[in-house]
Amino acid sequence: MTDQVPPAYRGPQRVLSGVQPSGALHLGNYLGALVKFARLQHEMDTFIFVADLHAITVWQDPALLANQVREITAAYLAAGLDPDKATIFPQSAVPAHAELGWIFNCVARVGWLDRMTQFKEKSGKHKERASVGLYTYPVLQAADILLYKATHVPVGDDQRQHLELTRDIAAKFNHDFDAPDFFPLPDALTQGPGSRIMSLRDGTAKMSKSDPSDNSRLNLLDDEDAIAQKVRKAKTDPEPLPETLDELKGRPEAENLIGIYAALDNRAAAEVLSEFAGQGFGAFKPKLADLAVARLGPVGAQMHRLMADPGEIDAVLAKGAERARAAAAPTLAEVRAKVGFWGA
Ligand code: AQP
Repeated sequence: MTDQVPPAYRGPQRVLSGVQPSGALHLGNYLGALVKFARLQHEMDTFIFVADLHAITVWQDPALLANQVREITAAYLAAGLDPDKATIFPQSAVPAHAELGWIFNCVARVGWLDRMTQFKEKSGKHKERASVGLYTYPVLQAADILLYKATHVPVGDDQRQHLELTRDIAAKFNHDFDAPDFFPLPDALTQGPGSRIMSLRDGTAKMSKSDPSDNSRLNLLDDEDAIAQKVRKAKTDPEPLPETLDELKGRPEAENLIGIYAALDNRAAAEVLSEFAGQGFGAFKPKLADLAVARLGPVGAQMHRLMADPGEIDAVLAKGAERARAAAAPTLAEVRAKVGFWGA
């Protein structure tokens, strides 16, 4: 993937991303996504949605879903997103996502989707029992992004392949409908500290909402004791910490904890290592626990405060949905005309 927006595209620079309301948010979501959103809103026009259409690709209790949407919104606000700067909205409140998603289903090729590793991981051993939506999820993701002609998509490293697919869909649409610079080929902003936070129980698996072990992740709503206990119990190895990053290779759990410390402290991993070189995890873990409590505690507390007033969160979402529908309408109208639909 190139780091540049292709020169043919001359539209404005726009950021779009989202998180699914499918469970408790964790440190990986926070560092890999939310912190980046808050930073980028100061640099570009920013659209951040709550991905409820994506969430229902696996079963969601209808009695809980709307509140889960509010909880993600509270996390956005607690992470520093400002609804006067960024457009914050529920995906399902903008029907154009689903409409463009359908059109892109007819642009994307089955062979492209067959290569998506996340579907293989999420569908497990019984892929014939997975929803069709789970399979076509990356096509809807392309629609989410391209509906706003977003040029920059801040996501964790696990989303890199889906972003490649978005670029393929954009390029094929532009080619098929003879509109070379209609859709931008967006850049995935997957770099930076915290882009790949791994499970506290297994340094080779990503920290994930759907991991059955709650001890595998630090949740944004965990209290201080839970955070400290999970860090204390985090899997490690018996060796002391080395002096260089090279020496961390082959020690995934140690590498992950150093990476988490560095991302939470806004420092380079090499610098953190040089501070702790020669020390064992007995000395390192309490420092990491203190840092995690200091960084995540205020976020969780702010989420609790915001969730105590659902009306305020709903007002943010309603205003954002209105802005998003207005921003999406011209793109969808142009797409309908290009495809040749009646009345377009
Ligand atoms: N471990 C992670 N490290 C860094 N970034 C991560 N993200 C997720 N896990 C990590 C990023 O968080 C954003 C929102 O993710 P999502 O909820 O839309 O979907 P996901 O990637 O499927 O997240 P989870 O938490 O792992 O959920 P489940 O268990 O449902 O699969 C994305 O930008 C993602 O990259």
